[in-house]
Amino acid sequence: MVFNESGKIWFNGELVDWTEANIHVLSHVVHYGSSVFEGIRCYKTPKGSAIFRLKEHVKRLFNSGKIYRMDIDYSVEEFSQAIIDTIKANDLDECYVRPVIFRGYGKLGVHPLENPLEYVIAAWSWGKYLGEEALEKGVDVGISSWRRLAPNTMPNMAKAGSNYMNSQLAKMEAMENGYDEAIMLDYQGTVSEGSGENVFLVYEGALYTPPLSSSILPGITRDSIIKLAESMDIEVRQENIPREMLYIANEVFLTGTAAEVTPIRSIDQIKIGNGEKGEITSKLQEKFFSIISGYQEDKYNWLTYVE
Ligand code: PPE
Repeated sequence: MVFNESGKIWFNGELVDWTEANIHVLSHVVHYGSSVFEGIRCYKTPKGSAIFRLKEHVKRLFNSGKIYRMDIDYSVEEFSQAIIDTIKANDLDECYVRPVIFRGYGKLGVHPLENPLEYVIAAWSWGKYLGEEALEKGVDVGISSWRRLAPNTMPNMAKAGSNYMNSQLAKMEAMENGYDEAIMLDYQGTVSEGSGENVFLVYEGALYTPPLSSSILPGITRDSIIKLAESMDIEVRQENIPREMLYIANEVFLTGTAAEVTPIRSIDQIKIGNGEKGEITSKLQEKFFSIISGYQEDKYNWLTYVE
């Protein structure tokens, strides 16, 4: 991951110098984690840079804000344009974009509504999330001793900064144990998601992924993979997944904006399939990459060109 500190950050409606995009230490978000955010990728294509599923990401950001009673001062169109402007201003033909909406400086105490909302969009180069070789060779993951947020504790359908305290616990534990990533179980003990990814598995020819009721973020990459699998006549089942089904699956992979489509080669040191990227994973990965790189027709209208 590389920050370009000579770049620009969109901050409350204006593009400012990277080093000038600062907030007060008594901002509400610093104390209580009051933020919602997105992670979006922009890819280089033969027709110029293209943002992957911009509309869906901005929609999810606004939905996250709605859940937390944030009265957003911008329209979806204005905010989408600001994302495009930020990418242009930074002159990056391929990047990761991080919009954040948070409660700023005004009044401390849990009740948030007297603090102004603040808006940030930053962009930087972010290579392979789980390491250079992850997409080809797969990663080693461990089932976390930390459960994903139970229903009606913290809303998992909101991509809120505070949800990532839970993710951080799982991620730190996984790394300490020598794994690349964690998979968390939900409150029922069935499979939920990774610290920053959704999970899929292939079992007896069908593709399985946990349903929204398993405390997952409604991933946009997850949705893309479901659509691509269906278009390839692969049966997709969104249902509760027992932990042990991961171990005996033929293939398991993670999806996310940062992680893209990353195969898993072992879970809790149990080899998955033959320990290599599986056949269906390869096909889906190939299809996904051919669309984001602009080499295949964008029949779902997933790309927004920057220029
Ligand atoms: N679950 C979680 C918990 C999650 O954070 C992400 C994205 C996903 C699922 C997949 O969602 P989507 O990107 O829409 O397919 N995680 C973002 C943040 C990662 C980070 O380390 O920060 C991301 O991939 O951008």
